Amino acid sequence: MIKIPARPYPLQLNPAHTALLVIDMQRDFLEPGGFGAMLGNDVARLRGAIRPCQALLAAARDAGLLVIHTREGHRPDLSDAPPTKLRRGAGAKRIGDAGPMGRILVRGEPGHDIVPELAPQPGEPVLDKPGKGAFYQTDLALVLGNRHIAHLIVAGVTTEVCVHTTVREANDRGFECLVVSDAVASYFPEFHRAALDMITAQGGIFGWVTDAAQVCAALTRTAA
Ligand code: TIU
Repeated sequence: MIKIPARPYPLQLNPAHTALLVIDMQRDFLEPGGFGAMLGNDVARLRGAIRPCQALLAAARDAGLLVIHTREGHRPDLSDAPPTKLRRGAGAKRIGDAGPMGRILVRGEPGHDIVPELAPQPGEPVLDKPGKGAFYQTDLALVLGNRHIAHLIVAGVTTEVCVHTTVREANDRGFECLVVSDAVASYFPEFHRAALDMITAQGGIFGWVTDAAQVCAALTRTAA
């Protein structure tokens, strides 16, 4: 067991039953011309999470943790996208329209790819999800169950949207979630702060929060 300093109190994890879940670190959210930008956001705000995610990935791989990546996006014919989601959006472009990184939020297009800095390694499951939560209409629960995973270390974007939705889903399914504050990011700093506070309030109502340095230090002790 490893003990990681966290809010609201230290979390004990068994590395054999822990996975690192990296959510939607896609070009469509982190680079100009994709889905994030189409919604009117300053995508540069998310890029600060790349380096902490790199550190987490290195430490998790060294410690032998299961590493899972997710991507939000849709089939090219958009048949898996609710019409309400397709209609929404602040800009002139919508999901499925052509952009500088290909069709926005469509599987197989360059913008749908994970940013090169965080490229999955062979053997690491990559889950495509049509919604904000990583459990919704995916086989994530099956993958985690097959590996007897009980704890999730959670990174990715955005803090208050896909990370929050996924952590809420995971908590209800009995997983203990440790959200890594500098490895998650939002287009809205105030939402980022509030989202992390919501997780840890009320005695850790649906999780724990720590930073990448604490996770890496604990995992390095395990790997040694
Ligand atoms: N818009 C926004 O903040 N997020 C999303 O649409 N998806 C994810 O968070 N991945």
